[in-house]
Amino acid sequence: MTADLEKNFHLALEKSQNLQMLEELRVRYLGKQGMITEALKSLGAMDPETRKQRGAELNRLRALCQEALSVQKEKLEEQALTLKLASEKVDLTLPTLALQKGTHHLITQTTEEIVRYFERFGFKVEEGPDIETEEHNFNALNIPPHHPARQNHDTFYVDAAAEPLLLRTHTSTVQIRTFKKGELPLRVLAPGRVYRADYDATHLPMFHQIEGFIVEEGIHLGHLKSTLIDFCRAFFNKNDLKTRFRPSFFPFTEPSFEMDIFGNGRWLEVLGCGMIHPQVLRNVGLDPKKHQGFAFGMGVERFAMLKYEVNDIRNFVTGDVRWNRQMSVSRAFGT
Ligand code: 2NM
Repeated sequence: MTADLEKNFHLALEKSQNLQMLEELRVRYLGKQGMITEALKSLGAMDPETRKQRGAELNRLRALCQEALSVQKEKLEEQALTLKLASEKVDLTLPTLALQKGTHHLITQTTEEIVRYFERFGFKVEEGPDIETEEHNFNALNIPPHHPARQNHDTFYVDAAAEPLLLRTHTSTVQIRTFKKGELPLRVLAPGRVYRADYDATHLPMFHQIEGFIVEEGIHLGHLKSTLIDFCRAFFNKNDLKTRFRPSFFPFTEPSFEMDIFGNGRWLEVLGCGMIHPQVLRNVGLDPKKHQGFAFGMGVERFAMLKYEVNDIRNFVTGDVRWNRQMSVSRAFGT
């Protein structure tokens, strides 16, 4: 009788593979109505000799079951813990949830780099609207009515007002607005968005320009050349950077030049410049006999592409956060 109980208990114990099954087993044998408990209760009805013998057997069996259950419980608890730890394992190689810092776009960084350089020489930043009049964008700059830049396929006209309006094609409009305020002498830098009907690997319909000019007594071509040579050497971090000025044409400068730098075994065009055309000075009420000045204009995208080795201008506008982040290491010089 006790031997059967013991045998069955051990069989059931072997099958108890989790803590819940083990608890059910304990209740079945040792609970208030468990088999061993019930057997112990039935001892009272037995004769003293049998009671003594059965009592001893049942007490031994109860102690044995309690011991076996506690050993098995400890074993199962340990197994459960090992499983839990394995499932909750922390992968220390994963990136942290720390706040990602934002950065400025490469165009903003490059603009600031260039502006910071010229500010050291007293240039002040001026800004103007993106939507301009033909007067500011063309007429005042000595661009004649039939100049190709004025054509619909080159310039975005705004079809809303009585007066023709357009998206400015250069930031020279800001220079004209500044001249008209009439304060001299002037050293001005005009960074901003400009628009032209162009779109391929080296042209965007919206891009960024920085134009600069000086109007001061006695300004001559030597000042223009040394200013721009020094700037390019500083910007490209190359003291012996080779440069050259090629004759060119702009309606608003005379003489006019394209400036090239030498890099990777070839000449690269980087900006346009010249002495401000006497007619432009007259247009804003200045006497070209008394006032001279130089002006230059550069594309921010072009400078950023050359310095940071960007091979497709469209990278600036596709909005790929990975690219923006890769290009946003603090590179500003002078800091
Ligand atoms: C360029 C090239 C040459 C320029 C001229 C003027 C102004 F208004 F002062 F006459 N501003 N910018 C200029 C001159 C711009 O860009 C390629």
